[in-house]
Amino acid sequence: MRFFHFYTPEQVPSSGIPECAVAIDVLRATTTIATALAAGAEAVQVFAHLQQLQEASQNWPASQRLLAGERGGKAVAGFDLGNSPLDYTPDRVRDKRIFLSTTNGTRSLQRLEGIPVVITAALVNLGAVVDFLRRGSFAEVWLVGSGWEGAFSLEDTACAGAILHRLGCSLNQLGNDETLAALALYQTWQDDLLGLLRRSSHGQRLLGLGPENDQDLAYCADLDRLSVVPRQVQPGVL
Ligand code: 3SL
Repeated sequence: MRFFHFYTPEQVPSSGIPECAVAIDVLRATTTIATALAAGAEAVQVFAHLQQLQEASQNWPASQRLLAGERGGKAVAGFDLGNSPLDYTPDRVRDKRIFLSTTNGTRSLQRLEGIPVVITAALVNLGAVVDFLRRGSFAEVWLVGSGWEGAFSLEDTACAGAILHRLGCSLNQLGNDETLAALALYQTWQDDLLGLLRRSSHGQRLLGLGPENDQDLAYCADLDRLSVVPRQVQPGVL
């Protein structure tokens, strides 16, 4: 297996697509998606735009859907849920389809449509993702960070590095400079992932919105808490 890491969806090449891509948005979309599915949601359907989300959700029975959205780190007014994984409890989401739009994470998933196998990774489901990749033994895998509005984000690259570290990748499996950088970043911070999330610019943004968001950071840093591997089963549906 050979790995390429892209810091943001914008860096993802439009040709030479691999067999498998992994979308990463540790803070917080892919943590939330894993949490929702582990809590029994029927599926999570992602949208880049709120209007598309509202239109598509109308085709789903009202009693079986939840609208979930985040912009600028805050919940979208009038929606049932924001993007805090702590809100996705079994009593709220079991058997429901979650229609989700976030600033960056859902955009990143849309960028990967057309790749045969698309899964999502976060620190909370790291081990499950690593097992999935090991079993799949794909020739080439892209690890795609979500970043923030086109810019690098520390936590997504650290998660990419954690995947490479756990897989025990050798240098010849690291296909671009970004994979080496990701591995080095993870190895530097592996004993203090919560510290990394708190220092990251998006961690700072979330803490600036309210100190209670530190609970979200602690949850998002909690390695291997979940055993679910969210996998795209139709375009935009996990
Ligand atoms: O950008 C995103 O997709 C979100 O995950 C951002 S937030 O953590 O919900 O603010």
